[in-house]
Amino acid sequence: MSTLANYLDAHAKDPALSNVITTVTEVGKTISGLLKKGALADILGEAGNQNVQGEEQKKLDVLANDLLLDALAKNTHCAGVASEELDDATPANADGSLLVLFDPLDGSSNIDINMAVGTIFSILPYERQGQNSENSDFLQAGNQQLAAGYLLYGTSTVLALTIDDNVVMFSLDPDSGDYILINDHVQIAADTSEYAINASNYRYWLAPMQQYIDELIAGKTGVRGRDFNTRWVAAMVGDVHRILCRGGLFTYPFDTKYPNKAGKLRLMYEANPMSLLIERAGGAATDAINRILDIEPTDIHQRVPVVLGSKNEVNYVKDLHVQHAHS
Ligand code: AFP
Repeated sequence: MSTLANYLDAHAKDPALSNVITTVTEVGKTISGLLKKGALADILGEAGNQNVQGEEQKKLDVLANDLLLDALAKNTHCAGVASEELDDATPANADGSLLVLFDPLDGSSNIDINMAVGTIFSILPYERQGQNSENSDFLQAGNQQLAAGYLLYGTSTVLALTIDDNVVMFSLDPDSGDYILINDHVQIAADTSEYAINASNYRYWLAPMQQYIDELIAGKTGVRGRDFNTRWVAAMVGDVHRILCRGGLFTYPFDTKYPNKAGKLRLMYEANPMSLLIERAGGAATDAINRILDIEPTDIHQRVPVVLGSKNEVNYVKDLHVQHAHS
């Protein structure tokens, strides 16, 4: 049985990277434990604050954020931390070589109803060692990520990770407290008949996305000539996990519901790390036209439309958008 520690020893070229990943995944064990206790750990409900996106924070959002921040601030390799929950990045150790970004608790509306939530993380290089990190240091395209992953706190706790051109998965063994390797080469089939979208936003979408979903709903009777099935976890981490396990398409498209925002999902904390995992598992990730990993960020909290998953299906959506842009 290979553990995460064995895996990192064998595969991580940089000991600093192993060390920071270990810090994040150790905090993941604490979050997983709190979630298991649920109401008994007094973690449910609102914390009474709003985050930088103007959303209500849940108690566990705040706790998970603080746990990660505290642990990473103590890690000598970590030069700075950016969290979906905090307005500005927090400088950590100026001599560190890595920057860590995270969504401490993705899918927070699921906490109180005992459904899947997760922690998503992304690790970038730090180029100004010796000086305190600033927000601008984090503004690197997703293709610069040194590692990315998520912890899914579901019926079991699972870690998906990429530190090279491969994607691997571990399951947290509640008896030993170790992350045990369960898949050493995650691959996504190019074709799928399963898709995930919050269809209640239909009237806010652009015409090509409406056309795409109309085609899927028409199934056998329409141009696609086969039936499709829907799944929606309301936590991207759950939907991406399903896609890494059995393929599929996930989209939170551009919509006009959030004026002046390009979509709901955050580029740096959600779209970039998930896109790296998906691409390295053989899938594709786009904002409907451009590769997500090539987007040059201008703000650590910027939002982006997301279409990711099985390659042929993602390309189908992209082609519809490109054709529409040229018509
Ligand atoms: P929260 O973490 O704020 O609950 O948002 C989760 C999320 O960003 C993403 O993980 C889901 O796919 C998406 O929002 C769900 O959005 P809807 O509530 O609009 O379906």
